[in-house]
Amino acid sequence: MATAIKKPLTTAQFKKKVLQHLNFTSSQDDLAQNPTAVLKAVCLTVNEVVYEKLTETNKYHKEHKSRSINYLSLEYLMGRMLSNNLHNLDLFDVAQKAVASLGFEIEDIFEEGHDLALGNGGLGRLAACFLDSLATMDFNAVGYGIHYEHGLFKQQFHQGRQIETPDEWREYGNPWEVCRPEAVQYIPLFGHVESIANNDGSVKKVWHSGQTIKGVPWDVPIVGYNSKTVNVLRLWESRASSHFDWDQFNSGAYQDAHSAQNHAETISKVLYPNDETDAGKELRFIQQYFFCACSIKDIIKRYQEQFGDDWSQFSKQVVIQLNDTHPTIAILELMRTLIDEYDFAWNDAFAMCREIFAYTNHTLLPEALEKWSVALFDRVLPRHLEILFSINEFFLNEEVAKLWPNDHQMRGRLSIIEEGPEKMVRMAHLCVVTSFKVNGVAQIHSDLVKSDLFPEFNQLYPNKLTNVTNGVTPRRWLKACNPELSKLLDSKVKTDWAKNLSSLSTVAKFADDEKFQQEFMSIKHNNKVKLAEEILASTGVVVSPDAIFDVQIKRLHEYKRQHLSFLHILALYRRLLADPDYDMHPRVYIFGAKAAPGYYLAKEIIYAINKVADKINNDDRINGKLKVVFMPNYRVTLAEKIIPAADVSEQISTAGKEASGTGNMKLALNGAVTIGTLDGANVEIAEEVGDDNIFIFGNTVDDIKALAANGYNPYDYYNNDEEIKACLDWLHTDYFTPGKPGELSAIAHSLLDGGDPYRLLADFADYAKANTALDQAYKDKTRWARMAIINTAKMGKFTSDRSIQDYVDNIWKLTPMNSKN
Ligand code: 475
Repeated sequence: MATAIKKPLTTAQFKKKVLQHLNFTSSQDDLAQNPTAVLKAVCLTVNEVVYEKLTETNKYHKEHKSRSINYLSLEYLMGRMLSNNLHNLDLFDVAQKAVASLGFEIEDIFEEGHDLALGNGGLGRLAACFLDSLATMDFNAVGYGIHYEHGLFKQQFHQGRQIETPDEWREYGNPWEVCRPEAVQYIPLFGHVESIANNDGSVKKVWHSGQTIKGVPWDVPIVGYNSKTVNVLRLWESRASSHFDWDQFNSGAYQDAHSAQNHAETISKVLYPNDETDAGKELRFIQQYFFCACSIKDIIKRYQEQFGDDWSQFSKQVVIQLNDTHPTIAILELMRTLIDEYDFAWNDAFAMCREIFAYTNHTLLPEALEKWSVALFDRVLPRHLEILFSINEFFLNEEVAKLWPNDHQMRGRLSIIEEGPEKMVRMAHLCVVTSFKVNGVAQIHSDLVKSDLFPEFNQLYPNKLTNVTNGVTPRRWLKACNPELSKLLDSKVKTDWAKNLSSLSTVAKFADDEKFQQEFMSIKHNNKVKLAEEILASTGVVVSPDAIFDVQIKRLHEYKRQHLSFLHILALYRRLLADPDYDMHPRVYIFGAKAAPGYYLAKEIIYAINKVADKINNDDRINGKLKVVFMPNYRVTLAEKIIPAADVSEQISTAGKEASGTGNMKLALNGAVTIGTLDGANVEIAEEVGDDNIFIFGNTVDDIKALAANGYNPYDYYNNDEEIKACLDWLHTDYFTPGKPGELSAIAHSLLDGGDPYRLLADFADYAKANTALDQAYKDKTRWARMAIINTAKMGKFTSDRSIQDYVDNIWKLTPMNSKN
């Protein structure tokens, strides 16, 4: 067990440094006016500690030749960094006092910070939690990604409709990053491949590229919690390689000189805002290649600094985790480098790749499974395509043909190349063939990966497919975002629960303790009061903290079924209109979600929720029993405010569709009770908290399969359930959109004539029933307090430290810093 790390600065020292930075770095003397300058000075102060630790970390791993995990991800949803870094360095109280003595509240200083929103949703936030755990557990890890100029768009509502505006997170600089010009890389693309005959009859391939892009690395330090480690997240920015063509410029061709530069810089310009759909755009493909090539070159450079040209230790030193298929080209780039630049024999290069790469699958949705056209591959990366063909040939002839001789159908099904009018590369197949481990992200999901997505691969490569259930960092998602609850837990749990989350289970014994219940629920109430203020400020809606705060926060997607909750809200509203004394505890529905800009129905769902919210929130007939708010611009920072205040966590995806979910874990950790389907990690949450402390409803994965097999007809539910019929019919009227009937019809159409692809109507009645049970439970204060406490107490399994330990034990095989063995 590591001992606590000494506080790096006293309050007096911290304050002195902040003042120095204000004077000498920012030239600010008029403090009172300038919280932004204070934020910057505080960050620079923290950085002094951080960079020293970073240097020490690097030195240690060099000396000890530690094996490293290299996490390749197109997305990192980091959120703000200051509060977390202060907690992790044990400088929070020091900074709070120092800043207070300068006349500022630390929370107001935090509010000046920008979110690092270089990701869309679950996959990107998971990467951020994993980096936190890797540093906390003292593992040698580097995160690689793209330094997008614009992260995920900002969301506003105009008359209920989503409007996107660009995210300018770096407009005035980012105090957490440092540029590393010494580690710049040059990346070739386009062009053609020349075959040159060697004297021995073999053929040497030479790729003559058509363009070179410069990759400039920006390092964001990742500070471990109460640990020795500061790791880095290295983000690549694209630039034109010959910075600016002055000859062209001087000859008057100003536009041409600019356009090459523009093209190069476009690559890292913007994050694609699609969550779980394959954009299929050439620029996205080039983004993927650009960051993979930069990262592979960087990994090799780091290795060679220690081992020179001796490749014998490479696969012992390096493991690469592919965060979904987005970084798959890294496999081809490493193959190409080994064969073309270091004269490896094909077999040796491939064997090496098979020791180095592991792949995580995050979704079974067919529209998310990446495919790139062979033609695009050929144009942008002709040499990589040749290598891909050679891997496929080996795979089909040496592996598929051995297990299934002369089975042409099987060849076609498993081939990395999909035949058809346009030949496509199946990126997941390349990943499964080349990786030594493939994992899903929750047990039920990993089982489905084996049984439904890749059953043949599971036969061909037994033991390759495995599970690592996701987790979340308790540092950000409890300690930093819910300080009052953290303090209460500190008083009951003697070990450092933020580093050993399972120790929270000891509070289960206070679940029936009246005093503890009161303390626990009064903290929840205080958090709700704060959120109510935030809701008023951002939506203008007044909500009562005495109501049930019912939260659904996640990307907007049909499979996540925000519209199931929406339909149920309509049903409650109808019941209240029919009977103003209808027995229900007042409830506030809180939504937060961004829709991909091109996702029509998702945007219609946002619009419908906003329109219905307008009507309900202003309807005096229902005595404030029902309120609906859609908080704009859902992001990590907003999640940190909503989660501590949630009573109910809506996790209502169609069974089999949500790979894991991680919001479900964060909400339960903060004492929210889940209403959910048996999907993703809900299944494991239910196992941990027990059936009495969760509301499970709806069709299971098997039921959902049976519905399809029996010929699903949504009209069966519409015709047989008066409430469903009335609610869907309501959407065609102008009740919620005066003078504009039919404005909300799209949802009803998709659920009826559209075939209800996500089976909302099949789950509606059971969902409504579970909600009634939940309402009853909430009315019993003691019972609810008990449930909430048990949820917090039983979340030990879902720390990302446990996920990382699973990866380390079963996949990465790393040893932490200062470990005895
Ligand atoms: C799952 N994003 C969650 C989470 O494992 C799970 C796909 C294509 C392009 C861009 N983004 C994506 C995802 O696939 C994604 O976020 N998946 C999510 O990963 C972490 O908890 O269930 O939906």
